[in-house]
This record gives sequence, structure tokens and C-alpha cells, in this order.
Amino acid sequence: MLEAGAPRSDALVESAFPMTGGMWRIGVTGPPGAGKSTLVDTLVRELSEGGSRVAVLAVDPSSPFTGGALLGDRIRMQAAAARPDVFIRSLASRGALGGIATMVPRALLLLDAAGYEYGIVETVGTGQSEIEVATTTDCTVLVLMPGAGDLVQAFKAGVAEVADVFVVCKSDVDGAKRTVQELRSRLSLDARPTTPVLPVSALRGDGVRELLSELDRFRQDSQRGGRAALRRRGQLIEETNRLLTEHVRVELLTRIGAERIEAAGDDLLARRLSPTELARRLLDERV
Ligand SMILES: Nc1nc2c(ncn2[C@@H]2O[C@H](COP(=O)(O)OP(=O)(O)O)[C@@H](O)[C@H]2O)c(=O)[nH]1
Ligand SMILES: [Mg+2]
Repeated sequence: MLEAGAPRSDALVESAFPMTGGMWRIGVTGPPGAGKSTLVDTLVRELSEGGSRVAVLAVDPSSPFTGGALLGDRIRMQAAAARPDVFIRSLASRGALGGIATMVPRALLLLDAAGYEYGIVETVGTGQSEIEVATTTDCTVLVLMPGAGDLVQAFKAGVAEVADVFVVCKSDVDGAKRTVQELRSRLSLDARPTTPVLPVSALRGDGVRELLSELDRFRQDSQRGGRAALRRRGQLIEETNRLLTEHVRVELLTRIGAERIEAAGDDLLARRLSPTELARRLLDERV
């Protein structure tokens, strides 16, 4: 329903809203193939075995969920997914009405109201919309592979800026140690020396406990210091702004008649009319 952008979903989200706020939302982002799905599998298993209800939204059509995991993992994961305390869903990142950035927070809200204690969102951290998704969670984990390429790219694309915890996945392969060191010194240069950088091998299970306790520490710190509430406050304001912008745009276009802009195409191309002038004229006659 949310994916179809049905207006009825507004009513649903509105009635669910007062019951939300209990879920802790973790964003897991990083380049394709970094090991995100495999890591999420592991986290889900650990959390659900610990007695928590976990919901996962995977916004990554290129890598089907558990697609990268070993066969044994996959079978275990399917068993986990069949349990009532685990919810796993892939969302198509293209073609969704209102875009993925508005859909994810709404889907999380409904899962929150349904009583899931953890909401994990896997996104591919390459584009702006993925960064947006990452910033609608309480904690953002950036997963990188050993090797300098990912690292440079993540800082260039701005994904590194929104990361609260860094994971160097596949710590069982060559070069992982070096990547951890490079990442740490890069973060020191950026005046973020305390940002955690953790080597993890989802395959072997190395570092998973450490990651879980780091995530827990982050949660406690940000809840105690009031940062979590402040972040959520900002996100809710941001979401309202996004909805308003969209409503105003649609309303305005409906009143003006979107086809009139289309009709002026030749005048624009021939330089008889500039986009600024056209926009001003349409706005003027509306009042
Ligand atoms: N050696 C090694 N390979 C891993 C590890 N985690 C994931 N992989 C492999 O990396 C590939 C991509 O994993 P996947 O989880 O699908 O990556 P995603 O695209 O980031 O979700 C798969 O072939 C995995 O088996 C790990 O800890 N060590
Ligand atoms: Mg994946």
C-alpha cells in the first residue's frame, strides 16, 4: 500500500503515529558487494536470538537479500525469517511514488507501531537518495570493503559524513587491517577520532559481538545525552517540510495547469521566453 502511494496510507500512518517511537532504527549503507546483506543477516540472527523483534527493509534491488550469504547462512536465515519476530522485505528503489526517501520512514513507522524493537534499513550508499535514507535512521553504519577505493569514494560522495559507525567488512581477507588504519587516520584528520571503526567478518563471525556492543553503546550514549531525541526531532521536521513541498508543488501545478509549461516549450527553446519569466508569469496570474 505504501509502495503504491495510496492516499489511504496517510490515514494509516496518522493513526499509527502515537504508538511509535519505541523502535531503534539502524541504517546499513555502503557500496554494492561490500557485504551489507551478509552483515545484516548476522545482526538479525544475533538480535532475534537475543529475544528482540527485528524488521529489515532492503533498498537494494541489485543484491537480493541473503543472496550473498553462504548456503548454510541462507538456510538459517530463511528459518529466522519464518519466525514471527523477524520481518524482512525488499523495497524497489525506483519508480516508487514520492521516492524511497518518503517511503522508508513511513514503512518504519508502521513496523514501529507493530512492536518491532529494531528496524534495519539496507541501502546502497552511492547516491543522494541513499544518503537521505541513511539520515532517517537513529544510527548509520557504513560498510566498506578492504582496499582504498571504497574509502576514497565514500568520503567523496559524502556518505562518510553521515556515518556514525564504520565497519570494514571481510576482515578475513588481505588488506583489511590496513584499511582500518587508513580509515582511522582519515577520521582523525576530519576531527572525528572517536568515531568507531570495526573490522568484521560476517563470514567467520569475527567482530560481530564487538559491533553489537558498539551499536548498543552508541544507542545508550545518544539516548542519555538527548542527541537521539534531537536527531528524531530534526528528521520529523524535515519530513514535514518534504511533504509540504510536495503538496505545494502538486497543488500549484494543478491550478496553473502543468500542460501550459509544456506548451511553452517552443518559446523557451527559441529564446522568446526565459524559464524565469515563464515561472514568474504563471505565478503572477495565479494570484
Ligand atoms: N571473505 C568474505 N566475504 C564476504 C564476507 N561478507 C560477505 N562476503 C561476500 O561478499 C559478497 C557480497 O556480499 P553481500 O552481503 O551480498 O554484499 P552487499 O551488496 O553489500 O549486500 C558475497 O559473495 C559474500 O559472500 C566476509 O566477511 N568475508
Ligand atoms: Mg545487499
